[in-house]
Amino acid sequence: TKDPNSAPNRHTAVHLFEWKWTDIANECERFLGPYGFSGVQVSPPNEHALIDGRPWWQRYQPVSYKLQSRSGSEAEFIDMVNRCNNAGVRIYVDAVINHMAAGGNQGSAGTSYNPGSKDFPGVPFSAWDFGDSLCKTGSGNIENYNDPDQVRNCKLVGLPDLLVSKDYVLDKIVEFMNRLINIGVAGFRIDAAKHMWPNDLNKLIGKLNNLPSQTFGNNKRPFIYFEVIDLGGEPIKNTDYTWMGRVSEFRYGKFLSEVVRKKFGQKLKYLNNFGTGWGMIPDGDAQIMVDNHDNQRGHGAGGDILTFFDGRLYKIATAFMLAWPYGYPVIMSSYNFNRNNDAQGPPSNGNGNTNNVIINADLSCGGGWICEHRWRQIYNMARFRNAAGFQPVQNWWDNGNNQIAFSRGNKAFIVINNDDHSLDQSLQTGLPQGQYCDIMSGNFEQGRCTGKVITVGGDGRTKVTISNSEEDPMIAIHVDAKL
Ligand code: LM2
Ligand code: CA
Repeated sequence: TKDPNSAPNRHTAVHLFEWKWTDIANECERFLGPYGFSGVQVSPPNEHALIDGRPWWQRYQPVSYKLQSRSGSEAEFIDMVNRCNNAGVRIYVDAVINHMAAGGNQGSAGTSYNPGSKDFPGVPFSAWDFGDSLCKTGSGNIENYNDPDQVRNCKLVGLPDLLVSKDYVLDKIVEFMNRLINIGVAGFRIDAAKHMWPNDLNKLIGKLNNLPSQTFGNNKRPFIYFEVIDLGGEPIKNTDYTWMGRVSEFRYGKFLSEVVRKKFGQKLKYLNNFGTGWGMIPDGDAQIMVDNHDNQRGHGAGGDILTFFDGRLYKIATAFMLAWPYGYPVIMSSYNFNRNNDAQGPPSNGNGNTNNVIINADLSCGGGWICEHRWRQIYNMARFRNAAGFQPVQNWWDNGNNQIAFSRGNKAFIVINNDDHSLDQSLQTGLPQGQYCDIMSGNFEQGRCTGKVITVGGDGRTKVTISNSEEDPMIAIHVDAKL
């Protein structure tokens, strides 16, 4: 389904990239549940290759469907899913099902395998289960993205390509995914979906179980979002997949990053029809993000994507994303890495064992964990999105340049100044008269505001001043943070 299966009134998920299950379980209870987040995209939970240096991308090289990975054991995974569901936070699994491992010979669950002879006894898969004979390129790799046959049937960067059209292979994948559904997983990111035939994926989805009714209600289907990088210009379109689920709309983060960076003559004012008005897929078909684990390090669709390295601009882009009613957002939650080493794995003790996430007194993270989702401007905007609900954009204002404002019905209102001079305006907020806490400059806690207080008059208007030199050149208010 295209429905994220969220608990009521939760609209923002987080990708806790490379986090351990024990940490995610804690995070659901102590932070994501209380702060109104809807779900967590977790790193691939199944057995993966162990590659020298322990790069993050070893987890995109499956060895078997045993639930023993760098993030933890099967028991820890089950405990996490239960605790997150109890906290009102859904778990979405990154399902790597297009291929198996190209490197290594012993997996994270201890299984020996041989990528050369395509022997993966932990499933088991053998050479018969891979599609080499269907691939017509000289190298056996994908050489030309203008040829859909190659893109689907040949090897992606040398990774042995599973014959998903074969019943036995499909059934092994279905078995794996149904085991996760029975544990309580609410949905899947389908990794490398561009590299699988839509009809095979449709068959697969049709064989998935309903979600457990005691947690989700009767007849609920798993949430599906396909990773299909379509920036235009290739024959494979994201719309080849939207009939079966959502698709990651990669143009969203690319275009939004370009606008906030003011590249190519872009301006914030052009965002007034962001979404289908910019040629993107329909709202309900889209899963969106500013950046993801690939493009933040120049893999996948790279380019001018904003990331945590761009601090201030990243917060502007994220604030717009969470304020704007389009798509299902997933916030990237990163660990720090050396930009000259894009393979660098998560903070670890050097043996490939991932460190615990450190939580500081001010709610931020330490120990190399960036935790964008714990930045005040970002977690407060997740609450803004919940407060805005399904209200439409109203009261759009812009200065013809990089100063914009809009409301979400009469529930929430945001102003952004990305010009290099100050903003001074009387603006229509659409909100009921009263005093509101600006959730950019502070928090609304126990009925008090630690940031700026914004007064909305009986006519719905307020006088806004935002200097271009402020830490965050934005003001955001909503009815759930009214004084
Ligand atoms: C994805 N989506 O379609 C993931 O989001 C992306 O992170 C995965 O690539 C990719 N597809 C395959 O699941 C990553 C990483 C690659 C890495 C692969 C496999 O971006 O660089 O490839 O995982 O681990 C690595 C090496 C590459 C080598 C390959 C096979 O970087 O040079 O190719 O392993 O040995 C010879
Ligand atoms: Ca394939």
